[in-house]
Amino acid sequence: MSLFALMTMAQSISDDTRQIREEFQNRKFGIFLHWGIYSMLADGEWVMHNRHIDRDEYAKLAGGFYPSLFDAREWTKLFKEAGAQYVTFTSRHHDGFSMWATKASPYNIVEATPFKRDVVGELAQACREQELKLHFYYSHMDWQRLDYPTGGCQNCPHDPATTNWDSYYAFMNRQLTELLTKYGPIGAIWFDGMWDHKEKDFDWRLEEQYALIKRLQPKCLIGNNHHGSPIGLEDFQLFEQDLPGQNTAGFSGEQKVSQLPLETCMTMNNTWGYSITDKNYKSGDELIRRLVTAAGLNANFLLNIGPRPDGKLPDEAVEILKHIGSFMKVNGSTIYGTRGGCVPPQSWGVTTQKGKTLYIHILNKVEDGQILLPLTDQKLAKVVMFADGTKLKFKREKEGCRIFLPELPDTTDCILTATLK
Ligand code: FHN
Repeated sequence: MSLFALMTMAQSISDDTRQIREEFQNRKFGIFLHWGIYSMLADGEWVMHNRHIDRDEYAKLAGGFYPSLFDAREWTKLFKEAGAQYVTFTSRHHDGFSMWATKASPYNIVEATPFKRDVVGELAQACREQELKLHFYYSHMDWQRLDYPTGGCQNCPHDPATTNWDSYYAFMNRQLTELLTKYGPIGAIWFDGMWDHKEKDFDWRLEEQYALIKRLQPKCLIGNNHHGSPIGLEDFQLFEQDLPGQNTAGFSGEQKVSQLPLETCMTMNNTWGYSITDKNYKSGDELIRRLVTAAGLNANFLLNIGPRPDGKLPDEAVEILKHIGSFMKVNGSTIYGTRGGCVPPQSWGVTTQKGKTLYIHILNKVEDGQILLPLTDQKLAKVVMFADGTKLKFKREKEGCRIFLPELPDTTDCILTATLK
């Protein structure tokens, strides 16, 4: 099927699809987890590739992986307290190690490690208890399997003699079938790694794979971090380390912001997988601002944590989650279930909107005690401080509506609630 046909298929969607996409958009905030045997080397999830580690030597790490302090319930309780509504877990990253009891390969947490526990199963159960949706990250690229036809990532070279695309493709679909039949309802499959093959004629046979996912779980969303505009049955568009419309990290390429639900994923420090030396954490306030800005740009915010090899979350991550949680507890209603507001981002901040209610998030310093909402078609009926309901004065002008602010409290996000006429 041509790219064109795939794109055309994306135009017509059923009411059910519309509904699950909207529910996803309403959730707004998720936790991304990059966890695998690479955490033992404590140098990020690309360590096998970056240090040119031989595949057989790397595989021996599994024999020592025993995250004795892992407690899925403790993790999910914290995620819930932080205000997250879903969790995206690396079921299998580029190193090819599977974090569940897959029958498709012995290279998995139950068969290859002394830990022998199905981490995916435990997480699925804990997510259900906390009513968090579970999404699975799944790598299209594999540095370990000999049947994977290596593309651009040449540090783990594969012998062309053993390459067998049909066998690799069948393996992936078998694994996806397990993930979608053994662990209850799954919110989304989050693909990554397709960019390993830049050749235009490399056929990932996505349409068949996506159809398989929809057949097994019609309510499972599909997202693909291929760094391009969405194709085929994809339900949401991904942005890595950038908000929609930006490309500071270089992953957004030529992609245009689509009409699909949007999701920005971001690290707390600089690394996805656990790194013992990367202490370059953004502050909790900074991450709150990014979450709110994402909401103002109509996007979900997927915040990453790289758990330690002992199964604990890094202390810094725990502190940050608690900080975000105290913000979301008080202000979550201005974010959950909203869409990007009718006022586009301004120098002072962003807006989110639910029906006729416009939430004005002042994230940056306002110099002269007033802000202008460039609203020409719509009028305001009322503006109050979200925190205590204090009424604010405003005036209609040619360029929009000017709101006069009191002395603003020194908060991360000062929120006003405006009612549109
Ligand atoms: O290579 C991966 C990387 O390890 C990480 O998983 C991120 C998450 O968005 N995605 C890839 C790079 O695009």
